Amino acid sequence: MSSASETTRDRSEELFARAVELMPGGVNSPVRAFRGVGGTPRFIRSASGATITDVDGRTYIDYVGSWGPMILGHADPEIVAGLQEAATRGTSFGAPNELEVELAEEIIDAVPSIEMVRMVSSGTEATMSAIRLARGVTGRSKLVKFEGCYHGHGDSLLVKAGSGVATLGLPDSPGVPAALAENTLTAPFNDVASLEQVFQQHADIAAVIIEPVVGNMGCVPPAEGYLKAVRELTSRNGALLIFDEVMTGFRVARGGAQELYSVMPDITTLGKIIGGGLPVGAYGGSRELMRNIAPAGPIYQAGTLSGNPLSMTAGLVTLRRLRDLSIYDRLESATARLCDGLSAAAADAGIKTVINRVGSMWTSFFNPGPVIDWTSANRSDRKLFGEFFHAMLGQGVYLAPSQFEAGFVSLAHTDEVIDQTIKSARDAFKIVGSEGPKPLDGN
Ligand code: HOZ
Repeated sequence: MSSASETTRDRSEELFARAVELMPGGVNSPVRAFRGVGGTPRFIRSASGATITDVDGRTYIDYVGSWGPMILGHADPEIVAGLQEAATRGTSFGAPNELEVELAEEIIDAVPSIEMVRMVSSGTEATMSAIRLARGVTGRSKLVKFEGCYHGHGDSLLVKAGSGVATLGLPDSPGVPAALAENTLTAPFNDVASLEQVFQQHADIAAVIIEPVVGNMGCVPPAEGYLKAVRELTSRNGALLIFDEVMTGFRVARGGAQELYSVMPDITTLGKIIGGGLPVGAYGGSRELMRNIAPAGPIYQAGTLSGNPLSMTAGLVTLRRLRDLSIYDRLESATARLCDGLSAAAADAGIKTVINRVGSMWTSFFNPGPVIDWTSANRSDRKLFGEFFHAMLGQGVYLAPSQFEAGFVSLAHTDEVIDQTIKSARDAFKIVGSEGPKPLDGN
């Protein structure tokens, strides 16, 4: 993508200098601060289709897609028109509305294990609520999560977490009471024997929570048969299985990873994509299980903005469009084209990478591979990644600013856009390959 305009003053830098005095680290969510790659984050003014444009007028092909939800592309005209129309009827009611009924029907129709659903306002809220439900119905306290998986910033979940926690090297956040952290057990992803051992050592396990395809240590697919083994172990031990499908839901297949791998969890969490990019989350499961949530049952969870009419509107447009399953074939072939091209470009430049991909979720690790869990993901050359990231940014391609995040392809990423990206990557790999590792400027 060519620069839309040249400016002498970098407005992103100016805004960032103001922002660091006003917000912790200058941001409202850590990964976007560019600490994983060094340099100044770009402040984004607008987004359209496959691109985002910063406040200095530079346009980039975007592979973050707001961390997944923009599957139709940015500022999709139908979503924008729907939101404009919906906003004239009010932006929040704090009361039941028809749109939330319709969105619930869409979700239940698509996601195989969900018979009843509760809307919330973020993925974090969804996972926290799912865990409360699991603890409430089992009467047990302990939770098992996997090293490098990230499920939002709930207290129980910030143990050996991925995403920004891994990027910043904060394996266990201060502020989480030890008594609570003790209730979170961990095991390596893709390792059935370790999970078996955890169950042998602890009787009090309420639930196992997993990203069925990990996105938060970069994209790491489950090994053949792994999810089935996790399902079997949880059932055998009377624990509930929670699939965190905040990234994979409606992304790797319409019915999410549970449809793709034919493994049914007890509880599913969803986010981002079901609100078409507006703030939303949801958790769901069987009727029997979900009827334990207040006011149908005793387990309390509530939210004024839950079922918000704007989020429901954007979500409905998105999920109705995703009924056309040919969309998933298009996303699959576009992302395969991208990953094949990146792989060839890296090899031609003599750089060792391993690219993991499931559907339109992908990560290029600077790593000889294979990348199957946190230990192997963590072997990636972060410095080289940072240099590649900046070389790509210079070429007009915006990647996730951390080695430990997934990339996302949208319907707006045409073959032309993908080929332009591969061309940029060829140049970027050459820069990285020829100059060798150099220190990041850090911030
Ligand atoms: N935790 C998000 C990625 N897995 C990043 C959130 C953000 O910075 O917007």
